[in-house]
Amino acid sequence: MSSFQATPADKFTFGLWTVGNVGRDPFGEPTRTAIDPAAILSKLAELGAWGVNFHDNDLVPIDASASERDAIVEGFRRALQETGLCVPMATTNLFTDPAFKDGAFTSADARVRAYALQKTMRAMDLGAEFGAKTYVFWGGREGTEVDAGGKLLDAMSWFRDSLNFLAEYSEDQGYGYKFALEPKPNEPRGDIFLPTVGSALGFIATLDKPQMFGVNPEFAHETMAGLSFPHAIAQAIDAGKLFHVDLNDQKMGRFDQDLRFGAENLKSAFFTVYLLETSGYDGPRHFDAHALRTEDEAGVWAFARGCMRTYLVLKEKVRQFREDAEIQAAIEAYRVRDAELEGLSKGYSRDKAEALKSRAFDRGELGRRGPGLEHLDQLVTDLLLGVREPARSSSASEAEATL
Ligand code: GLT
Ligand code: MN
Ligand code: MN
Repeated sequence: MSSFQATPADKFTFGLWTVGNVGRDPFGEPTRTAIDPAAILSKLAELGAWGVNFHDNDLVPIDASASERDAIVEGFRRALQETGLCVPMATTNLFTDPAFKDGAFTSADARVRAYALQKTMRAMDLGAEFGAKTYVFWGGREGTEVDAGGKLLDAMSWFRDSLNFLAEYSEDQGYGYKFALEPKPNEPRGDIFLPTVGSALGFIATLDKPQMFGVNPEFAHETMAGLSFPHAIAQAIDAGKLFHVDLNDQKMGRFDQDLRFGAENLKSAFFTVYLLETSGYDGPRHFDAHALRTEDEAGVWAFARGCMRTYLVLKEKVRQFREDAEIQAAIEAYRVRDAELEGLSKGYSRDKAEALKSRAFDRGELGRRGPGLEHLDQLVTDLLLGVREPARSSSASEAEATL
């Protein structure tokens, strides 16, 4: 049995802001002291992580002088070398400073929009210095509480203009970034623009260089919107747009919890891992979550270890799921194949249309068929609960059924 110990080959990453979270919330002060970025790196490396991501200001304070910036960058570079961690993704903090209180790229104030571009170009320079190839845009403040300002259509244009500008900047500098838009329905704004993966995919199609843009779906964010995370990433994968992924967990209908991966919705976490592991997704498995506010530093590392461990356990469950003959037989039985009808239903021709229109279907039979989903779902439940023998052959389960 595997020890479920993470290694760099698993491509697990954490943001500096995740394990660095000090437990502040809207009602209470921090419960933990900040951990120095270099200490974060050495602990993450010890736990088997592959990389680390940051916002510009996770690393360099917003008011740092040029020489302070250089010293911080140098120290961080050394820590990366010592630990062997990489920086696959970088992003900009466009939400903490009061200047962004009514949006960054979608602010009604042209000065704020221009400052957001300046700050993002500088942050892209910083990320590129560390070799980041994915650049995330989480528009936390891009939204409204009051729509009377009449900027709903303008906001889309401003957002588009900014992203088009930054794509050109990346090309001009030769950074080779791929941009990943991260949707969220609300919090900190009442309504955030591009609230779901589907909205972001629709918006990307309107950009000048859509091929440079994809999505960074977050488990908690789709769940907050009452949507299914596996469905969201399946659509992103289908569109060739899963550029990055934020793994965590969340109860529906709550504030943004950013819980440890697998803490709440194990079955959705399982199908998330299934999709990531079987679709050819090759990017980082990024945990965008933080330890509960109740925890001390030991709890922070238990949280980080737990995210990776649960992922690896679920990856093993995916292997068992695919090798389990009874499960695979139930999946096969769920599908009704009909080569003739499948041929007629795909690739339009007038003849096919006529053939389909004149075909007699037995509606009664179609409605009567039970697809066996209760049985299949219970098999998955048993598998996840650990009461199913791994990789049982179909003859073994048949023998049991006759007892
Ligand atoms: C912030 C947010 C996350 C985003 C981060 C990237 S910052 O913590 O809650 O979902 O991914 O900007
Ligand atoms: Mn979140
Ligand atoms: Mn996120």
